[in-house]
Amino acid sequence: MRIDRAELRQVELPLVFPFETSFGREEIKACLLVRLFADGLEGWGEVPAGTAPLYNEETVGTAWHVLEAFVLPAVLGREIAHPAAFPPLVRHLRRHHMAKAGVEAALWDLHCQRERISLATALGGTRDRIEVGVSLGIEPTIDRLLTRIEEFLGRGYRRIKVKIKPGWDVGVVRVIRERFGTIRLQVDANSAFTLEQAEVFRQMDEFDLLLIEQPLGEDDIVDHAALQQQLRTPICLDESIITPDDARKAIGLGSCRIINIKAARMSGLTAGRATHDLCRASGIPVWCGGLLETGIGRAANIALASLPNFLLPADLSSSDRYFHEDVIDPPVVLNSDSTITVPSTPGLGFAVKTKRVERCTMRKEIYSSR
Ligand code: OSB
Ligand code: MG
Repeated sequence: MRIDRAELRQVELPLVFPFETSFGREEIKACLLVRLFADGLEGWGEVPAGTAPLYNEETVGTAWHVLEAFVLPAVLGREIAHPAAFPPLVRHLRRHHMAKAGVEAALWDLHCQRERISLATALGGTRDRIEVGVSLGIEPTIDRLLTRIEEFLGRGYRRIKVKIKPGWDVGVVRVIRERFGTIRLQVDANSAFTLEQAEVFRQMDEFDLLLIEQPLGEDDIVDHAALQQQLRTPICLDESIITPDDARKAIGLGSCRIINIKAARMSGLTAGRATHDLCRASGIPVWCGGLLETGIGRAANIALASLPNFLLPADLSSSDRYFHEDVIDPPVVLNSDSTITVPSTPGLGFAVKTKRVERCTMRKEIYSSR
């Protein structure tokens, strides 16, 4: 397909409730949306970078610059036979994985519409429903967190993830276990601890967590290996795994026993799938993480999570966990068995509500191939 035109938007959607992690608090979801036009079709992709470089080094501002100046010029006016042909076109551009992933996602959407297949089918998905959980932020008090957990268990979520940071850690886990018994529970530190604080995790070991996500430095797979040696609970890496090669090294060192795959963090669905395949061959289970995506980003994540080695519940919740009104139709809904149905219709499997997108748009630019 020949890419005729690209549209870039910065959008902002208010979150239903604020989301606080060890690195900060978000009340509004900000991201970029990429829309590509080719062969009379349009494809959508999301760049889930926020306003500040807190989860990783990218922001909506850096992504906009890199897309406008480097990534979009690499695809505009070009004939692209398959989305997997895109990563080589931008390989010389160092990092900026989320910016690249947004364009790749839009190419996958276009490709699947043209081939009249679902994104899940195109990626090699094998499931028509995926198990999901909910990721809950740090709250002002433990009581407020317990109320949230109760609410989401009541809505049917059967796996809870809670964010932790120094001082909001093993004590919180203990109270959750006392209150809710043997629910499936996991924690995510977003790199807030150091190896000197290993005692916190040794204490957590007795609470039968599914996993401990990214306890230590985002760039440190050596200390993670040392920590994993001291624990029964699997460590799961998120921020540390940027390429399939990172996964190979972390597995080889014993830095983790589980990997969280977010295609956007890893420069796109092709790299996300390659990481899935590598982990599968190494006997390492993966699961699909999230970055509070709008429906556009979440639709791509749902498709990816239908691959066979996604063996733990995903951080993909229903649209109403995030937004009063999503940008896709129908919204993502939770089935009564704590699953989300993988769409089988062509492309993303959801229609983009362009009027809703328009209302959320803070900035918009159109780029043409001469
Ligand atoms: O580390 O998994 C994370 C949200 C923003 C930044 C980082 C993370 C998260 C989540 C949210 O945990 C998961 C979701 O999208 O529901
Ligand atoms: Mg995480």
